[in-house]
Amino acid sequence: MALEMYLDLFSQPCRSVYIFAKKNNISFDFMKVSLLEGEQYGEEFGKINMIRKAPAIRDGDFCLAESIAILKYLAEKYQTSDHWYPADLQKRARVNEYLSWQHMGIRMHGSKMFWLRLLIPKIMGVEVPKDKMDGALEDLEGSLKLIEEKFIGDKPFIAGEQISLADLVAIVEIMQPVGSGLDVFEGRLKLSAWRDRVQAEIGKELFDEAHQGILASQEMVKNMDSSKMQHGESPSGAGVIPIHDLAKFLRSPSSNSSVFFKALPTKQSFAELGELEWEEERKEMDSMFLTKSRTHIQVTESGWYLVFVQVTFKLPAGKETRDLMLRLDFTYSEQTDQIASAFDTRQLLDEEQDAPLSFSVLVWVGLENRLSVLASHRALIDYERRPVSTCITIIRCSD
Ligand SMILES: N[C@@H](CCC(=O)N[C@@H](CS)C(=O)NCC(=O)O)C(=O)O
Repeated sequence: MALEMYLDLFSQPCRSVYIFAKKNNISFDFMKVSLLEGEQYGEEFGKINMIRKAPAIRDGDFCLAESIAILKYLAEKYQTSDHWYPADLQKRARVNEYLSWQHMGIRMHGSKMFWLRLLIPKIMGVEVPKDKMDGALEDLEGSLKLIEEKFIGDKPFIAGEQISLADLVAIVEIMQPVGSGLDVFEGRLKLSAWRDRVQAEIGKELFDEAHQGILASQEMVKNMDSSKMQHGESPSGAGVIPIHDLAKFLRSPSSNSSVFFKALPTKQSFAELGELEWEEERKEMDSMFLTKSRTHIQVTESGWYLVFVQVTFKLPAGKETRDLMLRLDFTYSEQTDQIASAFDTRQLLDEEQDAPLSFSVLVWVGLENRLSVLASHRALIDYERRPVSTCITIIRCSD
């Protein structure tokens, strides 16, 4: 069975894996996972990578996620030229130094630019306030300065005289803000000269092929249909934007942190309509938490949060109909507003049936605000079925 690589070249870690494999003549089947279409949430991809992020590979019955682990695996398995991941202890440590730093050191800052410059204005129809943009730019500039001064320094490449995995991982990240129209190379002579060397080593054709999607993204975003997005303002002043086309915007490089809660069978009596209780199933970084009662969600950093809620009801067999309801409440200064909801009336059938209700909203949440989910009939909620059928995903999108 050929090596399978699950990739979307809009993603910077996917590009590094792609370029590395191509450059080293490693043959593989390109398995496209369209992140914009939400294909990472599909059943098949879940079997390859339960973290549901690209890149991932399948080599026989061995599946591997995480670009850095994949790059090292490929370098070792295919015994690629030593310079990519040198055997020499200190040279290898130099490569590892950059690979360890970049996760937190640049990845977020480059992606944030993409989000602030392209996606937020598209979604909200307004430019991001100048102070927010300046802050994000300052973070990115700090990272680029470190790359120039600490990591490249006076050497042609990060680990010395030859290109390594560190340069490859660095260039794909730096190209992400470039995709949003920000020429980060302007006025940075050292960085530009390094970029030219990296590009020459990779080969211009391969470099351009891998980056053509991201470099065309300004045009792509311009042509996205924003008419499907409803803009609104709740009485609380919390901006609320239900977006039905969310998959297009769910690109984790732009997200700072996320959490996934699954519903717990409630201990309270089964009132028809009531708050659901949650338990944390997966978390990346720490900007949301559950209150002690497990019914309310709060944040430790104010900002725009994308909230996706799904409740699956298990309807019994029968002849009558059932009204189902799902609602997100937003509590602020002693007051509560309903900010999103979904309804359905289902005809009961001769057999049991599943009835999922879901919605997504983009909502600005402050430190003093709380979110809670109510559903009816609570007694019909399915808490058991896997993958999780009653859950909330929250992603922090921007300040
Ligand atoms: N640390 C991971 C990051 C992978 C990652 O964040 N991939 C993003 C694309 S750049 C993704 O698949 N996002 C889809 C999602 O989160 O739904 C790596 O280096 O491979």
